[in-house]
Amino acid sequence: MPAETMEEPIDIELPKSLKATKLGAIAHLRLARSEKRNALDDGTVLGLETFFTRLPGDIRAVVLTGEGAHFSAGLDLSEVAGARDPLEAALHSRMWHRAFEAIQFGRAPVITALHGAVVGGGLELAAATHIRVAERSTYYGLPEGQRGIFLGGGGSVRIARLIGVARVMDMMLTGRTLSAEEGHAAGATQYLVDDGKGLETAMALAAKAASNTATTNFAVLHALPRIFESDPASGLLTESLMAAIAEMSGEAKERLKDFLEKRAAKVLRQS
Ligand code: 1HE
Repeated sequence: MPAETMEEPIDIELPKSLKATKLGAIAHLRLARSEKRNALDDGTVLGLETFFTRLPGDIRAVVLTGEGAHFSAGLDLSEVAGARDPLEAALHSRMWHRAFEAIQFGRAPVITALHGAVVGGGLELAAATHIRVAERSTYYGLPEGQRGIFLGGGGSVRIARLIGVARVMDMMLTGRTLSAEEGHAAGATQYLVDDGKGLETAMALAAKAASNTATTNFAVLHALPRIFESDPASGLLTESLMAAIAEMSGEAKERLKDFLEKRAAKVLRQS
C-alpha cells in the first residue's frame, strides 16, 4: 500500500490553509494555500500555533511542506496593506513570534522540506524548524526591504544566526536572492536534494529523529539552543545537568546496555 493511503487525519482543528495527517509517530503538516503561493495570513499563523501547541503526545516528529510550486511567499501582504497603528503592527509581529516559538521549542523535532520560493516570512517559518531539506528548485529572498517593511517573524534573530547577518543585510538592502546551492553553502539547510526528493528525505530524517529517546530530543530542542546562547560557564553547567537527567532515563540505560551487549548498531560511515 502506498504510504499516503496509510496516513490518518490528526484531530486538531485547523484553518483550510493547513492540512495535517499522521503516519505512525510522524505528523505531516502542509501549507495548503497554493492559490496564494502559501502566503501566511493571520489564520494560518494562528493555525501553526494551535497545531504545535496541541500536538498529540504520540507524535514524535513533524514534517512540514508546502503544496504547489512554492514553499511559501511569506507574509500575506493583503493583510498589511491597510492602515495599522504601530502598536497593532508590533502585536502582529509578536503573534508570529509566539507561533514560531511553539515550533522551535515544541515537543517534537520539525523537519521542513523546501522547494520553489522560500521568501520573507516563509524563510522565517523554515528557520524556526530544526532541520531544513532543500530541493534544487528552492530559492531564498527577503523582499521586506523592497516592500518597505521589515522582518517580523523572528528572522532578524533566526535567519541571521543561520546564514550570517551580512547575508541578511545584502538580501534586504539589494533584493538579492540565494539559490538552493548558495543557501546550502551559507548554512540555511542541512540537506540539499534533487527536485521531488524533499518529502521522502524529510520523512526518513523524521523517522530517525522519532526513534531517539524523548529526553534526548527534549535536550536537543530545549537545552542546546539555550546553552549555545549562554555564557560558556553557564552553558557548561546547564549541559552537565541536562546530561545527568538524560542518563537517568530508563530508556538511556537500556540503550547503553544494548550497545555494550552488542545488540545496538555501530556508528558507521554513511557516504
Ligand atoms: C500573494 C503573496 C503574498 C503571492 N501576499 N498575496 N512576500 C513577497 O513579497 C513575495 C510576493 N510574491 C511573489 O513574489 C510571487 O507571488 C512568487 C514569486 C512567490 C510566486 O510567483 P507566481 O508567478 O507563481 O505567483 P503570483 O501570480 O505572483 O501569485 C499568485 C497569487 O498569489 C496572486 O493572487 P491573485 O489573486 O492575483 O491570483 C498573488 O497576489 C498572490 N500572492 N504572494 C499576498 N506574499 C512577519 S513579517 C514577514 C514579512 C514578509 O514576509 S515580506 C515578503 C512578502
